[in-house]
Amino acid sequence: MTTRMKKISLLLFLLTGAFLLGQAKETLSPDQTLWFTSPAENWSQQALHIGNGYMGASFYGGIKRECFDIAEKTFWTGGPHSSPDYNNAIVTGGKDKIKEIRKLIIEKKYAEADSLCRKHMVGDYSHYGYFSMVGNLYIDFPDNNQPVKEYVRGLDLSTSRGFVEYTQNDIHFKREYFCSYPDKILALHFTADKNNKINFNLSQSLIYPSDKIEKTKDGLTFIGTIKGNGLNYCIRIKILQKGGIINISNQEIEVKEANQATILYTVDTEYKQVYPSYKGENPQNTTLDIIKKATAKGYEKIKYTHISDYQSLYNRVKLTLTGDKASELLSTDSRIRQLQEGFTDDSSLKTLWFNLSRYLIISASRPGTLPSTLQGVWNTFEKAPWNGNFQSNINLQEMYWSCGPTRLNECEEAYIDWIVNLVKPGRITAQEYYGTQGWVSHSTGNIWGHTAPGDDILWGLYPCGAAWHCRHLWEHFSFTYDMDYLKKEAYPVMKEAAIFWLENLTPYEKYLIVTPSVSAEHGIELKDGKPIEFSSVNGEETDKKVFTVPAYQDIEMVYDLFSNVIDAANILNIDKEFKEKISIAKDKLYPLKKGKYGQLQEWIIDADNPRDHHRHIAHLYGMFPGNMISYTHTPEWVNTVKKSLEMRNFGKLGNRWPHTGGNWSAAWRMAIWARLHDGNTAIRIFNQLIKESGYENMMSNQSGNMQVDATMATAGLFAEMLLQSHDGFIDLLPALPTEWPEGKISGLAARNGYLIDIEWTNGNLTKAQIGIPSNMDKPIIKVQGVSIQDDDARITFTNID
Ligand code: FUC
Repeated sequence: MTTRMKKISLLLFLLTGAFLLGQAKETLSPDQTLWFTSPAENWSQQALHIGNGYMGASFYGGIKRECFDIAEKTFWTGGPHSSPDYNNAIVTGGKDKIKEIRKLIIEKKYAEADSLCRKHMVGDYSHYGYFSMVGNLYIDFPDNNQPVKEYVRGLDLSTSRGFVEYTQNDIHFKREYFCSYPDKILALHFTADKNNKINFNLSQSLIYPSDKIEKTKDGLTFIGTIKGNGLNYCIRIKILQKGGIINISNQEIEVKEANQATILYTVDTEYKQVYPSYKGENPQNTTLDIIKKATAKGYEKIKYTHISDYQSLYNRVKLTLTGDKASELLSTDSRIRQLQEGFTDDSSLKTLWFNLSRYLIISASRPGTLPSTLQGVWNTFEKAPWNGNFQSNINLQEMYWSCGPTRLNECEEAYIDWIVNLVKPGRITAQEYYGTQGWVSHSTGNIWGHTAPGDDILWGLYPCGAAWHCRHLWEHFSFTYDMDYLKKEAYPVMKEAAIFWLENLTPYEKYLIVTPSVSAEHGIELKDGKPIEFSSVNGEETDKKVFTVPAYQDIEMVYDLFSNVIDAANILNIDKEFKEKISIAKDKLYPLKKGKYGQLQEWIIDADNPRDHHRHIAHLYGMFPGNMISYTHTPEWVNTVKKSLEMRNFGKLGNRWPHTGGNWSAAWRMAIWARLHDGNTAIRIFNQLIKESGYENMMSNQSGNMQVDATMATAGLFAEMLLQSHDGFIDLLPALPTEWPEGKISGLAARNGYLIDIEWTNGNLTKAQIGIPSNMDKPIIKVQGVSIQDDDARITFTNID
């Protein structure tokens, strides 16, 4: 858009806004609006979420009282300022024991290795900290006991706005909520279709009470510190209103008889993502700047900027699925219930999920912010479940699976910056635990550069955290082909992670293995030194189990890291000698093994148990997200993956849901089934996930709490069913489920920057357009796994630059 065009569209937007007085009823689109006919009663299952990457708010839509659960990503306890003894969570001494531990493992003395690891290969979590909510913001509407008609509460994914509207006493009230990324502000806007009808009282309850409250003529400022680490925070609230009066008392704001009112809310802390101090600007200054600019801009302009910014990401991809029309008229909770009862014809509900997934990523992860937490940028707890940590043995990574294919590359930057910031502390961890160069990280992460192992080896002795993160550095390049980024940012970090493994691979038989490590949260029960098929279906740890048996997850992850480093060095045409070293090590990695059930073994000993449905499937990393195993280059291993999945799946084996639920775990299984070209099983797992763990707000849970990973991954999973590009060619509709006989998608990305539009009917491709970037050749195209003829009339090629 030219500047002139931008000005005209802003003018039109403002005129329309003024004309409608904010009173246009919301359009309830079947694939872009989540909507409900009553207020939410709880956070996990019903509340709706808005966010701008920095902060988020969950709202309930109450009639007498609106409540926002406010969260800001840097509200973390712990860290370097929480104690003079802060030590990056390092327990020293590991490097002196590592040889002995490795020797025990090679001698198959796993129990002894476990107990040494429990002493020396664990982290100190005393100052790890946790993610806290900021607090609740309450808006009380006085004297409104009158009945309410036409109540709707919803989320418009096309513009990234929450809304609540209803009629009471013949007055139509409307509330509109959003969190703007460009203006860094939460804006809450209240209107009525009659004058002087906006009355409310605003109050707050803060998790970390403020030390000081300042009043202005139309707002309040709260200044305080975060528990334990003393980092300053500042919250500024300001009211912009038309008509009526405003009273500011000590901690509350009263708005009376206004025609309309806007609450502007901003919060920040002193945190900055810089090792080792993690301290930056005074939040009183940053918030003052934000509130001044927003006030000068005014509500309608803030809204316009917000929607334009959001749509520049959201509108890149569009999915349409044809399905049952009657369902499209139902509220979201009714549609979810139908699906949970087994009705799978409501295909536009799946489109709504695809859109929600992208909405959540855009709302929870933006350049300059921290990565998404397990609850995104939302939180209702003082201590978020699992500390709200950046869980790096699947959860964090899974949240970003959608970014490449659905072109939310900018949203991945928050994750990438965080990875880059792990390198310095990760070097210390490499030195202290392993006595080597390079950088390493394990299964958990926080905002303070934590890279040490966990405090329990079961889940914490997971040294391939960094290798898995590096896959994202590489994938970001694969989808964008940004050479500058590869050279300056990604490659140096990937290379140093590879250096760590060059020094740490352990010779075993004729090969190299990774030790010590634990196959993601999973152990083996031994009797007389031999694995037994234990009777519990989903056994977690028992004291009979051993954990440090060398696992294939690590071998596959190191293979993946080495392969990507080699590819990157080739593209950049650098580091010839280093590349050769890596290639030699890669070729010596312990070969995959097929076990007695025909499965891909989880460990180098054949200990897989067909009755064990553990939620983690890290040994299948090589098939997804990795690419060590595929139909194209290792067809002989594909069936072993399939067998392992069947053994670890519900369905054929007694309809069991993976142990302790695990919405993310179902999502991972879906991705692998998509790579196995079985879209029907993939979507069946999705439907099952919603049945077992889904909520009416379209989120899903892990152990009873909302966890965003599976929902954020959904767009990427659906994309993987419609387009694959990991094997040097583009496969259109590789895993199309019969549930989606007709549809179209535009704007999907394939690796190397190709842009793809696809249409299909009766389950068959009818049309596809392939956009070719100027630096790329015409790609090889397959349709549902079959190569096409050169003159296939369904496919057209265009140049995109
Ligand atoms: C992993 C999983 C758990 C949970 C946690 C946040 O450790 O095994 O199920 O999702 O991450």
